[in-house]
Amino acid sequence: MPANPTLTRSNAPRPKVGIVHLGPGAFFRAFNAPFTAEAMAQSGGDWGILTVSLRSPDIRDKLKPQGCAYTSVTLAPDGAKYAVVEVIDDILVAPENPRAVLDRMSDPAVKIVSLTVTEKGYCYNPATGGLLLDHPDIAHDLAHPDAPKSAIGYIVQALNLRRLAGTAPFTVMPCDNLPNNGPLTRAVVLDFAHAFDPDLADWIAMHCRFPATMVDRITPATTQADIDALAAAQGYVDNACVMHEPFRQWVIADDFVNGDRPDWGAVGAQLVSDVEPFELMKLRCLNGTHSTLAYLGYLAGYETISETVADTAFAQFINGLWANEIIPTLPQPEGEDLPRYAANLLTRYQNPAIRHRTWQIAMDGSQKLPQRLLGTVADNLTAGRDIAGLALAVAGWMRYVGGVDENGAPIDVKDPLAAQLRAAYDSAEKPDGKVAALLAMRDVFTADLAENPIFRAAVTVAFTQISTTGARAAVTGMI
Ligand code: CS2
Repeated sequence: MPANPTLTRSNAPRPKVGIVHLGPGAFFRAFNAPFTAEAMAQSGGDWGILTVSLRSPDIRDKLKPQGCAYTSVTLAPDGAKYAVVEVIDDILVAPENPRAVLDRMSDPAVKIVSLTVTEKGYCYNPATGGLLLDHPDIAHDLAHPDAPKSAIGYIVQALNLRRLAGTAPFTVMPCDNLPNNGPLTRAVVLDFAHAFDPDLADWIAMHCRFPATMVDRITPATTQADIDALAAAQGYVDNACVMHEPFRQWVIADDFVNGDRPDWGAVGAQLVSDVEPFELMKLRCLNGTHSTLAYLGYLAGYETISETVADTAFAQFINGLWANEIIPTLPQPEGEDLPRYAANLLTRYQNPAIRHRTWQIAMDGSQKLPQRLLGTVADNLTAGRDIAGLALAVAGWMRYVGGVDENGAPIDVKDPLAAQLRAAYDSAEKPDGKVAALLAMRDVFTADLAENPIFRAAVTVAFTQISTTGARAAVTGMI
């Protein structure tokens, strides 16, 4: 049998580049890129995307030979749908040529710089929201502004070049699961700019825009098995394909420099004046329970989210978490029914076609916990509500970052603070000592929360329970 050919790009005319996107990972290719391609198909505009990898050449090496075309595979429980996306004009690997990236970002035709660089890519302190001026990449970028490493360093230097050239700034649009991601990005960009050139900081504060966004589509990492399945179904090899669920939701603050943006509203995005209620709903309901299921599910021996929620103890546990500890903390986002939103989430988690590994979601917990779980805990404590389920989730994370599973096998803990977390865990013998050492990590827990006696006691009880009976029994004990 002849081998399958590789996917190639069609001869359709290319729009000019209007967006530079930092972070060409699977989420961007499953979400931002198709939305933008569809918006242009509906309403036109020059919104081709130049995407930039800030670190490795891996995705470039897969995309380029295909002319930057790739397949977006929608995995519904009853089958797959395929769409080839051709909105990426080119892809650069920043460390190979930082100047080329800055040149493209300074092009007046570029109106938007968007980002999917994960939580840690913003180089901020998750507990306080401030820029980490002593982060190695930030320190490097302040010393070498012409050859940055971080997303923030690229954005500030490109804005500097635009200001010097008399060009209007671009809109900076973060698309990561950060709390209040627009204002947070504005704050870290201004912190950096202040340290670099206060006049530039004033100019950015005055002229630049940082719309907040809520982004949502479950997109597990693509595996070789996915690439093989696509080749079997479609007859071509696509090494850059992405797998995702049918659901998608994009809520965007309509706050762009000159109002310049693709017509995302024409293809289902919600342009609103206040994203925060939507962002809180999504971070706390979805990402909060995702992380809960990731740590406790992993410890219980489950490989994926759908396997974890197929265990009715886990499904009942997160239903209780939504009803009793998460939804009561939320403002009402316009047009949303929160109990229905949560019920729909459980259905999304149950989709057996999506193999979203607990281990993948467990990554970078130190960067995720504050906005996913700890803000919810703090609100409940203030209101005098229960926190037992959330405390079990936090304790699950603590048990996980100890790096040894319930059978004594090592856990491959991926986290920028992995070594410090492990050292804190190992610094004490008994559960209360381990919990105290982890609560003392100020990059994760604010002093207020860490010193709250109700929280401390609840996490210690939960951690002791997980350590003695295992995560599954601890979850069962909660329902
Ligand atoms: C997940 C998210 O990996 C994770 O931490 O919780 O990537 C989640 O799948 C997306 O936010 C869904 O929109």
